[in-house]
Amino acid sequence: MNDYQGNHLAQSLAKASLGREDAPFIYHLNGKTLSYGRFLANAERMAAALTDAGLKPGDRVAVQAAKTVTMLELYVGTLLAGGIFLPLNPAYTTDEVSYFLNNAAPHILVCDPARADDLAPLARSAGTGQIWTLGADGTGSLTDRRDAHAPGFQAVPRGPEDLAAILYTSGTTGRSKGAMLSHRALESNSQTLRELWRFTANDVLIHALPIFHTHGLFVATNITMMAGGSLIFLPKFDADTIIREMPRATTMMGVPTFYTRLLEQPGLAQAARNMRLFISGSAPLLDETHRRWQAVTGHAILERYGMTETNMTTSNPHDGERRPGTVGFALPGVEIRVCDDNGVELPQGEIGVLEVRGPNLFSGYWKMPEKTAEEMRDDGFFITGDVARIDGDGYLQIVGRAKDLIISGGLNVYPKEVESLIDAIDGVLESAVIGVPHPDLGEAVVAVVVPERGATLDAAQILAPLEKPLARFKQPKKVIFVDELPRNTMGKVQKNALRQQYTALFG
Ligand code: MLC
Ligand code: AMP
Repeated sequence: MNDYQGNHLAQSLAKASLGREDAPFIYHLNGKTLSYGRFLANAERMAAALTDAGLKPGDRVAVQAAKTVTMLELYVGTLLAGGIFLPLNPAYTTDEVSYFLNNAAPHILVCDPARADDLAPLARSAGTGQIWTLGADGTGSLTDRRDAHAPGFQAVPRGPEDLAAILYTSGTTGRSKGAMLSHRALESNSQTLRELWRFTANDVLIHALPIFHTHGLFVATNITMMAGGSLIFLPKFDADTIIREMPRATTMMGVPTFYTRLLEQPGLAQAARNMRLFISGSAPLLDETHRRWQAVTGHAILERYGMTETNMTTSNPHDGERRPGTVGFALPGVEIRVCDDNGVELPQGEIGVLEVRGPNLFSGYWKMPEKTAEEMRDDGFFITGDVARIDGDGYLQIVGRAKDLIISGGLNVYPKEVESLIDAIDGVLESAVIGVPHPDLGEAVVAVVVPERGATLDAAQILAPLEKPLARFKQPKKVIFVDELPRNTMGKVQKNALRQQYTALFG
């Protein structure tokens, strides 16, 4: 088997399976298993297909498709070919995808066959020469091209500072920004976590997260591969399926919504008996969820904290107290500090903005050096926009956000993007989009709308125009009409007051 010498991340992903080609990597729900040997051979054939189509080192491969193992093969194949992997949420509308294509100018776009007609002209005008397809059943022109090539591709050399992936994160102002992630950032972070969380070849991870984000792609998949373990690969979160599969698993990673939904399942305690570790992140895990989970399963959920730009930054300990309401300590090699608005570190225990420095950091925003500069300090610390405090024992607590961001079921929604569209609707004077506590999603998107004087509007008139431009998860779950928005003396809308007012909206 190939050891992918010289390709920093691919070499590290494949190392644990060298000489173990028959070891299982993927357990499918239909009872089939995909070995490491087969998976990597397919990734090599993907790399050959990409290269054959003219992909050069540093070129982007964009993919917007349902979650499949074929997409993971494309991820590793892109790395082997020296390309940059650029996954997109399948929920994004054509308008949203159009922006990403224009910004990143990928060499190849892989999309669902049902969307190819819509996306092809946009991709061509963005300079993308190749439009391939990948369906939810793993078939499509991507798979055909893969199958037309033999394994044995010689990995293109890529050093630690070369880019491995670009993930778009929404901007608090303006358009989304592509976070550039190097081989170094992804490799070092996953290796650190593998060690810290004691992942081994015996681990079987329930993989129910999407694979277009840091959490499902880099944290869950990279760590398991680096340990030579296996994934129970689910197309999406489904509580019944997880309970059914749990007895043959050892670990699970999820957003808090996974845990609150699983707590509703009567078979949870029995199903969790062989599990060794549950990990949560991407949004705050309520103390109550932590405590209920421990009462039912006997396991203290290990909460960690991260961000697209930083990968993982802190984690509760594997051995030692996992403290509810905290995200633990900085990872080995990562520095954190809590600062005032000028980047001056505050005394221990005070609340301020969290800043991070370390090998885990991204390499900047794609084609947006000015945005990168806005969020970096001169000494290399990245300003996260999360408001935090370090407790007396050194545990980090995330107490809020300085950035105007809603996290709904682990997915980020930037109010500004929704507000600009609502404000453009006839009869709307202004709006404020806020996150309101929600028992299932953690926070739900709510639009508070002020109609123009004399205008009468209903919720449907606000929601209908959002359907084409905005992914479903960004669309408000409720619309509330008011005569005016609360403002402070500077004239700034007081979103905190609105959040307080509607805090019990979802019971
Ligand atoms: C789906 N919908 C959502 C939603 N997900 N609405 C708000 N917020 C969400 N997160 C909408 C759908 O559009 C649909 O709308 C309806 O809800 C039901 O859709 P579904 O597909 O059945 O939903 P479901 O499968 O139940 O999905 C919910 C979920 C999923 C929470 C399981 O969103 C999920 O897997 N979230 C994880 C996201 C994630 O991986 N984040 C990590 C980011 S990385 P309608 O109206 O059409 O019915 C990161 C860094 C870090 O943050 O630290 O990890
Ligand atoms: P993203 O930009 O999608 O990567 O989302 C990153 C954001 O998710 C962070 O800036 C935090 O606001 C939030 N986040 C991630 N993990 C946690 C956590 N454990 N607790 C609270 N917030 C979190």
